[in-house]
Amino acid sequence: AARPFEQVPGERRGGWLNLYRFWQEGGLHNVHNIMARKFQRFGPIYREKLGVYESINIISPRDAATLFRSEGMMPERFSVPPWVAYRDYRNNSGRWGAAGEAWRSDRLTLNKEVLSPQVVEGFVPLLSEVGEDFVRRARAQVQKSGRERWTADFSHELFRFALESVCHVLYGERLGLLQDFVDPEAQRFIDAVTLMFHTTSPMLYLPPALLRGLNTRTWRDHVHAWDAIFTQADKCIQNVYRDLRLQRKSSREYMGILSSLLLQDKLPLDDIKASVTEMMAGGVDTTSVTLQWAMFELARSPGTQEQLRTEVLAAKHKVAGDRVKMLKTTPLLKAAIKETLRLHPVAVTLQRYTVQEVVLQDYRIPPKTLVQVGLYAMGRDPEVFPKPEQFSPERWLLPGSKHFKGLSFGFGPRQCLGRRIAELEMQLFLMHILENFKIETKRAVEVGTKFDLILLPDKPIYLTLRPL
Ligand code: HEM
Ligand code: 2DC
Repeated sequence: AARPFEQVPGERRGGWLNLYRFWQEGGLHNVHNIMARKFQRFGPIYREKLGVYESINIISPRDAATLFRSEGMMPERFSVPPWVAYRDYRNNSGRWGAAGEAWRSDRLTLNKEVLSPQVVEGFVPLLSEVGEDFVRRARAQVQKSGRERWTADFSHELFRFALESVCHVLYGERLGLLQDFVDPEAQRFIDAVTLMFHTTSPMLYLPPALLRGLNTRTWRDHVHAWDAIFTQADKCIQNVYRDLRLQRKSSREYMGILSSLLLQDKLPLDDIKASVTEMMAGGVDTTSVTLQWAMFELARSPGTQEQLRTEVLAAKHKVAGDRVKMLKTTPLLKAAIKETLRLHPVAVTLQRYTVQEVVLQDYRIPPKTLVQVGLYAMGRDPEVFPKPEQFSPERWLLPGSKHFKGLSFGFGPRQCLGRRIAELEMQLFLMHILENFKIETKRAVEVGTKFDLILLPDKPIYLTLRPL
């Protein structure tokens, strides 16, 4: 018989004391390293109590498999208390943290418009166009520099690229963010999303009811950030709504996710707005940071970069530049994105509340327990990924290598809603870059990771694009 829950190693009491120590030790930006260290100290399962939240933490793909196989039809993750607090505070009918049947039926409708293979193929030309514009802009910057190359911290460029991309598929329209003049409203939106993430982490382990009553700078900034996000998204949504009513859009071409949802008329308008706003906000920092890491890793592994380029150019040649077909013959490119997310996941953990008893590492975990899969720690565990420090996309092409290891977008019915958008956007971006430029960086520079709700580079990454 499996061991009792009480025997799981780790901390059992002192949630507030732990939270205080955590703050003091600068743990706020260091969640990922603290977790990795705890796995070293306690082994592959440990318990932890921070503030009012108690969790069980696991690292092995086998345990992740056990957890996800028992998650049922309506999985719930850690709800991010500050986001729930904002939703309650504004009384808006936001969807974040929605649970049970309400979440499930919305999500099934959304899946058809955002994740299903038939629809997703239609995103390719939209996303490819934005990638081409990035290349055009990069060439102009090379010209301007007068030095046959463009060296910069690309983070702001990539934020704009990412927002332009996600808006193109959501609204079927271009914002024009890859030109010299950047619309200040769009820039405000980008800044608001970054601020929203940044102000979430200090409040992450406090209960929503407490947060709402708070009058701290952090909470006020958080509310302002979400307000700005909703206001800006609403403007975009109203534009599309008006164009639809005035039949300014031709019904022949694909008109974007929002139009499809509106025309389908299956979700209440407020739910559509909330979902589209979440996707617009979720589509900025996630893909842009991952692309920054991907270019950094490719710059540091010129051999791998050349292999990818060869694959992409061969694919292009074979199918005469048809991007949909190219994506079917570029496994190494896809593996490179998986490999980037292994070393640099966006989410430090995946979480689920158990719905039935599960046995993890031979301990009996009761229902309603918060269990976290340490995604960052798993990605760097030599028992899971041999030579974890090496950036090596080929490891994903070995047979049997993937079993509950490629979890960057989560798993099952509650996995990332933007997954296909994100994947296509990143694959197409890298394709266009590899076809046109060599990516270089100064060899010696080491860049670490900082937790700011999502995981980010801890210093600016300088990259050089050199026309081939
Ligand atoms: C949820 C990762 C990009 C929208 C998630 C989750 C992860 C994740 C790990 C939790 C999944 C789970 O609990 O199983 C990523 C990564 C991205 C990315 C690694 C890019 C590199 C995006 C984009 C969008 C988006 C581009 C919007 C278009 C969402 C939404 C949820 C979510 C709305 C919540 C879904 C729900 O609860 O039903 N993402 N994401 N993400 N993501 Fe992403
Ligand atoms: C943060 O301990 C650390 O994709 C917490 O696009 C556990 C946790 C719970 C949910 C995770 C969050 C972490 C990181 C950011 C994630 C979020 C789920 C979705 C969100 C991973 C790991 C993200 C960035 C979405 C954001 C959409 C949002 C703007 C509505």
